[in-house]
Amino acid sequence: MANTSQKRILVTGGSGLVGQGIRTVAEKDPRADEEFIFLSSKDADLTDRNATKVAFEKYKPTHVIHLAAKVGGLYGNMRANLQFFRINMAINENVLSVSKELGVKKVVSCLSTCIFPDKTTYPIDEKMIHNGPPHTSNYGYSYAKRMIDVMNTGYNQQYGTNFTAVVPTNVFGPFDNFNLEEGHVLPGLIHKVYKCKENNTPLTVWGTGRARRQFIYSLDLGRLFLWVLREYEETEPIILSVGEEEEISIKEAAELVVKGFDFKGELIYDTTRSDGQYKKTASNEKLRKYLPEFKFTPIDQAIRETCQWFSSNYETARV
Ligand code: NAP
Ligand code: GFB
Repeated sequence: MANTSQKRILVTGGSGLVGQGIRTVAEKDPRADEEFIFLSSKDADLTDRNATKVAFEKYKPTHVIHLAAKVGGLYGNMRANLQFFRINMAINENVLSVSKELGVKKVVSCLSTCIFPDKTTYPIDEKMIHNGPPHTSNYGYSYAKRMIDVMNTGYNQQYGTNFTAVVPTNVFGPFDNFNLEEGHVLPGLIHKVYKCKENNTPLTVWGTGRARRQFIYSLDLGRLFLWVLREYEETEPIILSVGEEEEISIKEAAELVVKGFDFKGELIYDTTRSDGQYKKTASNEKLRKYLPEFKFTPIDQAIRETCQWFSSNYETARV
């Protein structure tokens, strides 16, 4: 008789920053009743419904962690809002409709705190997702992500599925996208400082450095994702983030990267580049109600570990 508690967990977008964070944590603490399959776009282009169905029929998942997406930093989004909308709408529609069709027991999708309304009160909480337009720099990505929450509600109400979502703040860690124009701020600064040390040149931080962000380490997010998969039973999304008191300025983030590389050079601020959204301060009160004792890795340690990872993997990293 098939062991019904056995979980076969398909991780879409499993080759990226967040996917590798989950893989590292799952491999460090394996469970006998869990088998993971980490997909990349080479396994199946999830904008193609037929390719999506073929991959799902091949692996027959009981559970899905849905990470696959067109992802980018401020400047990548500003250049291609329409592509971010259309590609992510297609991927999310295909993954959720095929999951319903093939009777997947649980799907945990991944939103982002940048999808919340730009004009809002702080701290932001889970109930505010649809309370007004997102920031103009990433409306394409944000609306496509909001539609996951709409589809989860619809599928659960009409078909009794168990589709939910998490909402991380800015993520960083090993296997990130370190491309300067497409990537996020921390991998961008880590790549830049690595090069500045090599060439003995000043570090240029884009923008004024005054914008503020909360950063979560991919390995901490990996642990929280596994907790959500195993224990979290609500349809309403849950913010996965350090506390609002851990929010730092981009200037402070740059100084932590400088410290991580022991860089002695000059810092320059290129204020011709946009700051994007000033802040998106998120509350992790709901998470703390569930996990009051959860320990996040101190950010200076996490940034130093990521600097070391980048130095050791520069030849194969995404740059
Ligand atoms: P990432 O490193 O860029 O990884 C993206 C993943 O999606 C890769 O595995 C990629 O496969 C896959 N993918 C992209 N297009 C695909 C397609 N058409 N078909 C199939 N797979 C495709 O991104 P990430 O930072 O890990 O993001 C993972 C999730 O976290 C996303 O849903 C993102 O919105 C969310 N998130 C990220 C952040 C952040 O700060 N990074 C913050 C909040 C939420 P290949 O490796 O083959 O390209
Ligand atoms: O991570 P980031 O690109 O995106 O951060 P967002 C942008 C902030 O960092 C801006 C400053 O205030 C930039 O001025 N910054 C300074 C830099 N130096 C650099 C650099 O070298 N590279 C980059 N990229 N920024 C994204 C959303 O917003 O957040 C995405 O657009 C996604 O959709 C992501 O949700 C999590 O935090 O502004």
